[in-house]
Amino acid sequence: MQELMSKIAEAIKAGEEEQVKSLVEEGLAENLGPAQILKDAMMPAMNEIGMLFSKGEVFIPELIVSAMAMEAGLEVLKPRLGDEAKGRGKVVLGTVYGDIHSIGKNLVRMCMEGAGLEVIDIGEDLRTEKFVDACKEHKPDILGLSALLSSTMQRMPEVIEAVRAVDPSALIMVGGAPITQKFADDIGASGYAPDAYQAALKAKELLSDR
Ligand code: B1M
Repeated sequence: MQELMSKIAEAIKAGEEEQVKSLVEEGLAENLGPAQILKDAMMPAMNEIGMLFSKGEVFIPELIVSAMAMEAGLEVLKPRLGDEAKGRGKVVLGTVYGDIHSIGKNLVRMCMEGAGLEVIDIGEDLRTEKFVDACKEHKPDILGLSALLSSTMQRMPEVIEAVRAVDPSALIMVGGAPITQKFADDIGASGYAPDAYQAALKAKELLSDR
């Protein structure tokens, strides 16, 4: 069993999507619990890659292939995770109005999913009302906003204000290349992270503080 878990972790780190899928299937066929595979093999592997990425020891392409391998494994696990996956936290994620940059936001989604969170990715270039409507519809634990342009980051306070007008205690995280901790603090965001891996850690921290 330990050997199979290590193989799954190594395949995620190497970004071997097909291998991850077949190893996860093998684990399920051998009656390993889906949550156990996620918690003991897949998440530690993604954590390791994420930490190396944050330290600048691996780069975006490696993070992307690992995250894609992680997603491939998750697809196999999802139908079996059932209620085990629920309750870890739900995030609605999108890029603000006027901004079509999606790569960083998608990476944040992948890392958050890799950390066991349910993520509803509502897309890019979204008007403020879209965020408000998505929060009403999905009732997330956290709303995540991404912006890549110094012009579009100015939309973030407006979204925060509109969402908090409906739910004053809404947890709202912000990120994207031009965003800083100071900007996040100034606009009243609940959290900020400089990269996708740290975004997943921050989301979990916000949820555990709740
Ligand atoms: Co754009 N673009 N772009 N672009 N583009 C930048 C951002 C820019 C810095 C390039 C430059 O001039 N040097 C510049 C912005 C300058 C500024 O405002 N300060 C710029 C510009 C000006 C533009 C246009 C205006 C160009 C034009 O048309 N004249 C235009 C705007 C379009 C629009 O949005 N309305 C434009 C268009 C495009 C493309 C369509 C060609 C393409 C986007 C494709 C796509 O995303 N589908 C593109 C790209 C690819 C870039 C660069 C080259 C790369 C961005 C990227 O994907 N980085 C970028 C220059 C650069 O960064 N070198 C640039 C990789 C990605 C993984 O990182 O997105 O930072 P990033 O995400 C990170 C973190 O920021 C963080 O985690 C991610 C992963 O670690 N993060 C979060 C992101 N969201 C988060 C949310 C969180 C937490 C963390 O919590 C919720």
